[in-house]
Amino acid sequence: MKIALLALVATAGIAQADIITQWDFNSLPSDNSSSTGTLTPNVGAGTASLVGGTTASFASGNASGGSTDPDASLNDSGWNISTWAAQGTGSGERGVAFFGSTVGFTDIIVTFDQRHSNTVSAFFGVDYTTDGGATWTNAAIFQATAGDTWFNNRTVDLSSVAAVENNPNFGFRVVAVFAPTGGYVASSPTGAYGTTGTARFDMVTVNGVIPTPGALALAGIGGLLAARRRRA
Ligand SMILES: [Ca+2]
Ligand SMILES: [Ca+2]
Repeated sequence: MKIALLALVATAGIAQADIITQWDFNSLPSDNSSSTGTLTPNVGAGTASLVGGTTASFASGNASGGSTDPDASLNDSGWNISTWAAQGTGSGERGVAFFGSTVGFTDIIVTFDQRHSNTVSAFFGVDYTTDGGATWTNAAIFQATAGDTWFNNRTVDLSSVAAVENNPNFGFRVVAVFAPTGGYVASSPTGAYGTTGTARFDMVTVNGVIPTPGALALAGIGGLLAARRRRA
């Protein structure tokens, strides 16, 4: 019995981190043009949608230093978002949203690359939902320190949020928000905020961990031992 338990403990240590869903926005098959792309995930299943009246096009994932997309060809697209709220209005109401099931996964971590133009809001918030978008909870605020620049591997660690695990109605949104000082500020320290600025997204990824059979068996054995102790 003791040997079996030790074996299970060893197995339980090898939890596998996986990509649940990923959007690289690149046309499949390639058409060698970054101005065309797709909202169909390249890994997993999910939807990408506009929030609050923003508009979208596809544009290069390589320009301005580039995203982390390993595709260095002309087909590397990012999802290019514009039509932001007027100064002093609509903080947290415009941007993009991504939905995809996390059923079968724990330890959810969201990562994405985001290019800020000079005049788009320097501040973006990330909110998550566990009920398909009926309610949202803010999890992070990111600040750009320059314009015409990619900020890669922005990371929102939700591994301590049990409600987002194993959830068919998980989603998150990235929305422009006011600066802490009030109102929108431009991403370029020398620029002025404008509604026609752009935020470009690439490699939007939902990561998770598949609980191993060993971990599950260990949890089961732990339960049995606890039950036995309770009976004793
Ligand atoms: Ca293309
Ligand atoms: Ca791309």
